[in-house]
Amino acid sequence: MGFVKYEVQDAVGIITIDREKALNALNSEVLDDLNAAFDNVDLDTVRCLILTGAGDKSFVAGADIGEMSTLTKAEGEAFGKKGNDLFLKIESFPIPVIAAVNGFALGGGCEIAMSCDFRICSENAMFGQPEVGLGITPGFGGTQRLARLVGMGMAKQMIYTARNIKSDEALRIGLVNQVVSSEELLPTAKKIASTIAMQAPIAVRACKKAINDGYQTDINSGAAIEEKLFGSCFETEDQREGMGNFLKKKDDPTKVKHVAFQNK
Ligand code: DAK
Repeated sequence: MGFVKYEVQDAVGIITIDREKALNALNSEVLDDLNAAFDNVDLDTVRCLILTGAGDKSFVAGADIGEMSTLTKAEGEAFGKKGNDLFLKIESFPIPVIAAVNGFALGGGCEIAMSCDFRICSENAMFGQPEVGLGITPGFGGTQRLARLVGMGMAKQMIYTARNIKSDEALRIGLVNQVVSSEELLPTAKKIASTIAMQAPIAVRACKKAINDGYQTDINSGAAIEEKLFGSCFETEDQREGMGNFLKKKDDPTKVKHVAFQNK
């Protein structure tokens, strides 16, 4: 995986897009490497992922404009599908994925960040969908996910005007959850990821699925999805131990060492 690095610290996996010379722009090779990195995550030991970019200037400066400039219609469609398939994989990945946005997140960069569960960013981060200036539409889900995250009016304004926004505005409109200094970005992401990794893994996965699947549907169908996933947590070791400890008043249930990986 030439353009992607992967390391695991305790139960947290860190995937780094490593094409710093081109500001981590997404060409076909990067997309293939990322796809392989997600496929290789050991879901028996890793409980949360962080996605970030190499260097302190750019998370991902978009899809590779050089590569895209010569695409035919058919090739453009194939490139879009490669990206969309990967971004859908990230969005529905069984464990949470946190985007740690360390600079430019433009075009495909903003889109890959939006396919993660949530985003934290450094003060120098900049978000935008500049595609209309390049004569194309956002092609990796930007027209869909931005509106879901920040509302239709704000998404339309950002996309139609191709205007980039800084980290403080991204925070104000709800595109990111937290802004920290560049130095604090990875430590903060790791702290959040470790907190997630301490929780009962089957329950965390069920929450992700319930929120994602429920978001696509009406409230009644969403409640039915929740009921099923709620039920799936019962009879697991974590549920028995967590509730048992609470009832025995033996221990703080939030400090239970969750072990269950069964039923994944
Ligand atoms: N692609 C390729 N190379 C890029 C790049 C990109 N998106 N962004 C930066 N680079 C490269 C630059 O060419 C330069 O390479 P060298 O010249 O050194 O070889 C190097 O990274 C450093 O960039 P700069 O010299 O430009 O650095 P600056 O600090 O001056 O400027 C910048 C940073 C981020 C403001 C600037 O690089 C910039 O404007 N970059 C382009 C940002 C952008 O427009 N991104 C959106 C790309 S469009 C679809 C599928 C996908 C998509 C759409 C449709 N379908 C198939 C339907 C997605 C589209 C996009 O993401």
